[in-house]
Amino acid sequence: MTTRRTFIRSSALASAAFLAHTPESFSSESKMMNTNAAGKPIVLSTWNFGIKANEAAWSVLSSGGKALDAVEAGVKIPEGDPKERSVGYGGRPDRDGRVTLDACIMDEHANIGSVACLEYIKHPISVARAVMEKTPHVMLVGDGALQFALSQGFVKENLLVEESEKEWKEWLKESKYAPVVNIEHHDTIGMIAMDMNGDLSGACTTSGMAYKMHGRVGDSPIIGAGLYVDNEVGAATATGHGEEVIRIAGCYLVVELMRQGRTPEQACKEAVERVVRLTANRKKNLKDIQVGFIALNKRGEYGAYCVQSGFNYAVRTADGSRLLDSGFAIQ
Ligand code: SD4
Repeated sequence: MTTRRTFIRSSALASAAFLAHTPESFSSESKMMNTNAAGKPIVLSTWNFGIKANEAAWSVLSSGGKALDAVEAGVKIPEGDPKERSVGYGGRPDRDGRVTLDACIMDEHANIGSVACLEYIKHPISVARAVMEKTPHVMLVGDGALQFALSQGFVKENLLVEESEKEWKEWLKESKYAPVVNIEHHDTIGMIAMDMNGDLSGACTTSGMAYKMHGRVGDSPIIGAGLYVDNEVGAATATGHGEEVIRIAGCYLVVELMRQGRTPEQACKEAVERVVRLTANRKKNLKDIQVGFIALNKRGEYGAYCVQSGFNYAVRTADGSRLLDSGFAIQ
């Protein structure tokens, strides 16, 4: 697994200062300067598939569009891609061979919408947005979420691609549930953005942990766990073992720490340290756990932190597009 920062694309405007950043220098610089600012608009998202997703978000943001529209458009890219095996169409199934999807969305007014354990719908994020905008509720699950989606004109499709089915059948031979950390360098996509107006929104979508029990729900559709946005302070989103993120109300914690004055990276780091402490208290092996947070504040400063090295995140600003390695607690 590589922990090298990969520079993907930058415009001629990309500054030498930015190019000099390494994950290590982000960490030490944060301590000195408490900043890693890019201004607005800006969008960041988890893992390397965030690069493509950010471009879709960027085309909304750079033309003056709203952060809410940007994050929805952005995460729909991996959701619709059958080759991305951890989100939407093509996602790995649960142990019964069923692809069940989790997603949530939050805007600058604290409007929220979420779906969990949703089957057969390629773009759960858009169903989550419809829950937010068209129902008196904030979360729909399982068959209720599916019935609502169908009533809104979403189309029922088979989401289990051949490759995922083959792998699942292979898995069935041993049926051992042991989620692998940093698998393929992409898992859940969490995306947070600030538009030209300075407003924040976020979206998070996933097929969850492969071969989970049917009905299992992770952090990704839970506001405050997998995603949180406070338009006065900042936004955060998470990836990794959802059980651990839920345990610390992860993204709410990150945003509250930013409210108390932490930089985005410091806030993510402190949340990760809490995961580390609780794992030790519970006498579990930290090596089996990955959690990564990314965060953005109202000044356009951003950062990330994770338990184990190997988590990266994509950032898109007017200066171009970058993939950055997150700081980490253990190698
Ligand atoms: C979950 N957080 O369902 C998601 C999955 C994930 O890396 O991000 N895996 O727990």
